[in-house]
Amino acid sequence: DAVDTSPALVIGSGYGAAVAALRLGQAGIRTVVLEMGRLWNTAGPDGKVFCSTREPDSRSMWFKTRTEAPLATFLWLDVVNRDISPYPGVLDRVRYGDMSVFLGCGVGGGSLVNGSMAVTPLQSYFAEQFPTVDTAEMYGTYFPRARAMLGVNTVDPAWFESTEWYRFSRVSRAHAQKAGLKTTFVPSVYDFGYMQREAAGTATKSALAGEVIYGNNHGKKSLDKTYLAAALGTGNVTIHTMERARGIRRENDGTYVVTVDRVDETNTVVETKEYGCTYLFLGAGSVGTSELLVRARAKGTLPALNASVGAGWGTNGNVMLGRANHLWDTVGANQSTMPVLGIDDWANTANPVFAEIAPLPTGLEHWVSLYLALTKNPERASFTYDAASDSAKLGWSAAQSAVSVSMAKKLFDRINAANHTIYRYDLFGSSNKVFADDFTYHPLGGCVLGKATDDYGRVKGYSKLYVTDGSLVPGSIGVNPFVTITALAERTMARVLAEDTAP
Ligand code: FAE
Repeated sequence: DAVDTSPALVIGSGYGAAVAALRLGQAGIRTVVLEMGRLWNTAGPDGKVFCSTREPDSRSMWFKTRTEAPLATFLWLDVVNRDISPYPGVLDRVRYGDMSVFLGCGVGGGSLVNGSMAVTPLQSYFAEQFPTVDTAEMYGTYFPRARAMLGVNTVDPAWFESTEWYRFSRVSRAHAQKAGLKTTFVPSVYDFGYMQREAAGTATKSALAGEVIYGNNHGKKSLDKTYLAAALGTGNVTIHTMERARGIRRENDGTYVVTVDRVDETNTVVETKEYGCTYLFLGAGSVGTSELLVRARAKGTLPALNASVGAGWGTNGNVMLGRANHLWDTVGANQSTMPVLGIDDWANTANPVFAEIAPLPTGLEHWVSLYLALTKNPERASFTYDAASDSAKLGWSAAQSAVSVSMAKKLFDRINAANHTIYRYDLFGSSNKVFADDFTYHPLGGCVLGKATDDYGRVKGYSKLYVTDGSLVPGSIGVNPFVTITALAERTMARVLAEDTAP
């Protein structure tokens, strides 16, 4: 018999999971949320909840002995990463051969570590990626609902033009314009009113103190402050932390049973429990949900899962790169960690790229313009179950990353030519590596909408089993993905609560 039974169970607490938890709670349905990471609300010995990118400690990463920041070196020196003691820190880097995936761990998932960029995709590209979804309804109802709940805001243009903290963005904008490219402001869930107070010296610095990928102590509207706070406020939702779902099976009466390992701060399993539920929502993210499902299919505990489960995975075309500026063209020692501008060349059908102008906040002038390019890479890979390690393997190859690199290179060769500049060769570890194409911040797919699920995220072959996270997105969405993931989850929950949960 299951130890704990509730009408609804949600696995994970990132965007898709948080939407599910809130809407279930509001509908009066008692819901348990299982999150493998910590609740980040308690200050460490330094008085802070999170550590900064400049002084990373054990809070930075998920059970690692050394930090694994995306930017590995600076002037080829290994000055970025630090030895740390293993701890359930907030950022994980999961390595699969030629591709590694950065993930947020803890109550709030990716919202704890991400760059806050809250971008709604181009309607035509959304329609291309989701041909069975009513785009008018998405753009009329679910995108606005998601943005309102997430607390999306935009930087004050006058402040942007005058502050030293965004000089790096203005310099990159000028370089893009010189190449005939257009830039666009990117909305954010970082509170720009707070940031202006940071700059004025009247609020404790967070985005202006190098805080981002290991968490922000202030200013950011992460999910624990928005959707999850509202979910708890319904009185119907409970969150269990440090509990990692491993197995899912379905009993003859239709009940789902989830096997969960509760781990301690040394990653030792201290208890294995079972949770029973009528409605099961998977919100463990593209990597987490795909792994749970390919394992359940391979082990025969959910044998009716179809062949699309695990498939359709992509990197959102992510490539990171730096350009070297002329000595007189300074980017500034003071840089906000929250990007606010993107180079938008998505309409260029020959080579669609959306490149976010990224900060490199070292506290020193370094003459680097850094970018995270999102390219329209059509390559896809699949997760498969590996019995020996009881985990999922991802079949993404270096050749598939090379497709993203050639697209990014076309755009940035243009920018370099127009400005008589070159790339930076010292940032990504091995000598002369210009394009960081071996990691992604935007894992998407593995349980694609309309393929592994019906058009609303109901898993094919099962009733009352749903996916609400980034695994629904077919490998690419052209912009940073969390607004899309949130809006799709809102759409799923509206449908499920209207059709599936009525007594
Ligand atoms: P996600 O937020 O990953 O949440 C999954 C949750 O499930 C996590 O809390 C996990 O700990 C938990 N979990 C996983 N497996 C299990 C299990 N077996 N049992 C229990 N719990 C489990 O999923 N996107 C943007 O739109 N704008 C940005 O500026 C941006 N910047 C980023 C910067 C970084 C450094 C990173 C890593 C990502 C960034 N992203 C950004 C991506 C964005 O955070 C990501 O697409 C979403 O967080 C994905 O949301 P999901 O709901 O799919």
